[in-house]
Amino acid sequence: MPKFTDSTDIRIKAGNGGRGAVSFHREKFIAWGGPDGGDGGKGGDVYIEADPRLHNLSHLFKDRLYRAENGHAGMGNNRHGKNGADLTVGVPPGTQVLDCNTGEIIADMVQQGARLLIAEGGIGGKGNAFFKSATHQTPRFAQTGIPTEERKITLNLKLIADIGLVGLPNAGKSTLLAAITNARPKIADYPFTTLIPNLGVIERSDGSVYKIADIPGIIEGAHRGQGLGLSFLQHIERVRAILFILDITGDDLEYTLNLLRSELDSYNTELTSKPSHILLNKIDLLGEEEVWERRKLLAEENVLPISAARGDNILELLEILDSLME
Ligand SMILES: Nc1nc2c(ncn2[C@@H]2O[C@H](COP(=O)(O)OP(=O)(O)OP(=O)(O)O)[C@@H](O)[C@H]2O)c(=O)[nH]1
Ligand SMILES: [Mg+2]
Repeated sequence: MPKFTDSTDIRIKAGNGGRGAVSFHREKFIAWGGPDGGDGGKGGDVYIEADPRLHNLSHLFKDRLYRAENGHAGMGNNRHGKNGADLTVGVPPGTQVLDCNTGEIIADMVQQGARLLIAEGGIGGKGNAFFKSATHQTPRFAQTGIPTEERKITLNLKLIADIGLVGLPNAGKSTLLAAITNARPKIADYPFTTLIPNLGVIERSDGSVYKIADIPGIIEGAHRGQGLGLSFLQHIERVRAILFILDITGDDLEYTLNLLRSELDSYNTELTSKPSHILLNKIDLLGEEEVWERRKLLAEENVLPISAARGDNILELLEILDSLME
């Protein structure tokens, strides 16, 4: 199974400022020269960058210290120390950066290429040349660079998709994703086949592009962490619309739909106010009349019977997606 990390804590530290130098000019035949200690270099900064080539956070190691280089010390002959190199930590777009201690959101890295200065390097210390004055010709001291402090941050990825597929395990979410997008998720006749979210892209004839997220199946108590639920509900927080998928041959359609809705609602009440449509999948397993009987069990308007496996009503579904995205 591919590794998929969507939340992790890391430590970061910008570089300390380099020390200023204490040095005096020396040359043959000159008894003593003036102070010529150069300044220390600035410590490197730490940036966080939204890199579209990344899709999760598994390249980062939990609790590891990511540090930028310290500024180099100043040198004699008024030579400035080199600045420390910056460090850039790449994250997938959609990653939130939080302060680990307070939980406060520092930034939401939604835009591709967005760059956040998360820790600034310390300023280099002044060398002794700086402190020379009319009354103080031979300063024998220099400043140390400004030290920086380590900071702990939480990175939390929330996928950026237009449409989220929500259903019980085995409802056919991944089959549908494979039927209408370029994605090729694993499909099998047992629950929790999908262990990590999949993203698929649909291109419509008018050139518009939608991203669809297939998340692992939701069961009762998902919002409290049952099944694989909770950790993945965060990936549909940002979607613009939700497609509920029910297996039309399943036991109690209304109960199932209410369960899915209440899990979303318990997780985040905003989820249930998003535009949505209900799909009754696997109609190929029933006769036409039975499909109609079962469809009537739901006292809702936004219902479309489909067969993700056989392709029934997929064109109608695409039109519904267009209208949900308007
Ligand atoms: N007959 C029929 N079977 C289907 C249809 N759609 C999906 N299936 C089957 O139902 C089973 C589950 O399909 P998946 O697409 O893996 O279901 P899922 O909702 O992604 O399941 P999880 O990832 O476990 O949550 C597979 O055996 C599919 O072949 C359909 O329209 N008709
Ligand atoms: Mg699946």
